[in-house]
Amino acid sequence: MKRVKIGSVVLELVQGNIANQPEMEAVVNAANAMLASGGGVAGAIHSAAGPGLYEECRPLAPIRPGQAVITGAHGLPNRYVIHTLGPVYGKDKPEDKILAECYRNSLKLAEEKRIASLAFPAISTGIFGYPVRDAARVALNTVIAMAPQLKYVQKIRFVLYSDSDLKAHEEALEALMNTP
Ligand code: AR6
Repeated sequence: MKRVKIGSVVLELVQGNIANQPEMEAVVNAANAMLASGGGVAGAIHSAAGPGLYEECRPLAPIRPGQAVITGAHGLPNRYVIHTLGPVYGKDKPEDKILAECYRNSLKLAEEKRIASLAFPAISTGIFGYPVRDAARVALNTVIAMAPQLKYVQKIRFVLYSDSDLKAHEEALEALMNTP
């Protein structure tokens, strides 16, 4: 676990399950275009949320890479779920710009809803194949750049599934914090 402050915003890196973050007001889903269940994060979120989540998602689909939409959290212990579609590595280009849009658009929606705390998974780094070190740099850079403009979001947590993903994010954060 690592925690830094950027202005008034707390940024945390933890290892865990995005579907079990009860103290966060919203969690982000690494969705598919149809906002349906699937493997990885989307599977964990939809199975914990129950069928009502997909019912609410269906009329909002399809979404395009980089886009984000918001729903209630249903059976999850949160208030909202923000669903964003990451780039498929090697297909949706430029991958870094699209991945950055996912984080930016999710934070914009969170601000619109006056959400105080938001947890992200490592979008695109599973089934979509984005190398985790590169994705970590893009994700953290985007969040750090937006932090000073945030009025409502005061805590941002990255929930990493594996030890090695947590380590990759810790290293990327250290490198970014040491860059003038
Ligand atoms: N909590 C936190 N992180 C997780 C969890 C979890 N419960 N499960 C997996 N991860 P992925 P993508 C990690 O594949 O690459 C889905 O089927 C995982 O180890 O969930 O954006 C959708 O329906 C990886 O590091 O998302 C889409 O079709 C990261 O979360 C597609 O996969 C993202 O992995 C989206 O692919």
